[in-house]
Amino acid sequence: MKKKTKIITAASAVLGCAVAACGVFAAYKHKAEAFTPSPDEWELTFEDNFDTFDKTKWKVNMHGESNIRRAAYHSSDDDIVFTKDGNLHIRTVWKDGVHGEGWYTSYLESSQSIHKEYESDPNYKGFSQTGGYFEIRCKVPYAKGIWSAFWLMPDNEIAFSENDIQWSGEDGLEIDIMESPNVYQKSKRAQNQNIHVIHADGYDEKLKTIRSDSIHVPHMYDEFHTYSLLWDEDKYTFFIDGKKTWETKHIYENRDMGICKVPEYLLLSTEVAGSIEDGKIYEGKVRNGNTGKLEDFWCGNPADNDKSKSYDFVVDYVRCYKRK
Ligand SMILES: [Ca+2]
Repeated sequence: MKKKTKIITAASAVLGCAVAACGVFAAYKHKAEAFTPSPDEWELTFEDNFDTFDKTKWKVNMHGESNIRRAAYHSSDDDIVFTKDGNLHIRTVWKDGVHGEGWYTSYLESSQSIHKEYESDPNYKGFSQTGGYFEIRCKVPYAKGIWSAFWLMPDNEIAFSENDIQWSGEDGLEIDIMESPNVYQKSKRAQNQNIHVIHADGYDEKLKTIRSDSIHVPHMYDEFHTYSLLWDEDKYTFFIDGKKTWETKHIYENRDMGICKVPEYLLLSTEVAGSIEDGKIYEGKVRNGNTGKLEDFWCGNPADNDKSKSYDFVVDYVRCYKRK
């Protein structure tokens, strides 16, 4: 349980400083290399168009008995996770639910080798893959302190355990293909941006993070866009709307971390900034490990949103491919 807890509570924990520290905008509309997985070269290995919710593909709500992550209760109820008009909705909403009054949201994953206790269907298959092409088409919620993500994690217990191998990205890592935490920013242009991030070697002092520039995505909260990763043997290449936005061979501080050689599974999540201590919710606050004081969460306070509204991560599809 210790390992699992560590993975769950730490995943994406450092995203904040990653994005906040990065003020550079990169355009992707011009001079960008285009990519589409052609049927001649690529085999479709996973597809969910979300015409219905398929429990053989996804596990929901993997946060243990507490069902709490940051400042939100996690739920698999059909008012929080549902399909409508061919889209998946992961809804974030303030309500008086089964855990009491608070933010409710959810978190889907497709792991095959871990978190088996959260499989809710006897025919669960899930999905994980080493290398290939991974694409989502989605719209993200426009809300302060609330952000969605499409990311990959290693389908094993090794990569983020105490036995993790230092200076290696080969034994598994976190790959954030799409994240949308920027509504706290003042300008519309700064709000409409995505960043691609790679976290390796766990989340403690060993953590090694590299990231793209912030990439402007016009109308990313109002319109569907595709966000994708091409994971080759020698590099990762990221795309938005089929145009190349970032490429990396995973060099960290001039050291070659290598490219992942183990299967990774899919995650679709919405996060609500804040923390819960002794059952009390601290919206938009997080305790500083050094000073012991509660401080403002970097990406805004969810309390600043209209709590009579709901905030949806809307996913048209997720598709994955392997080279033939
Ligand atoms: Ca769809």
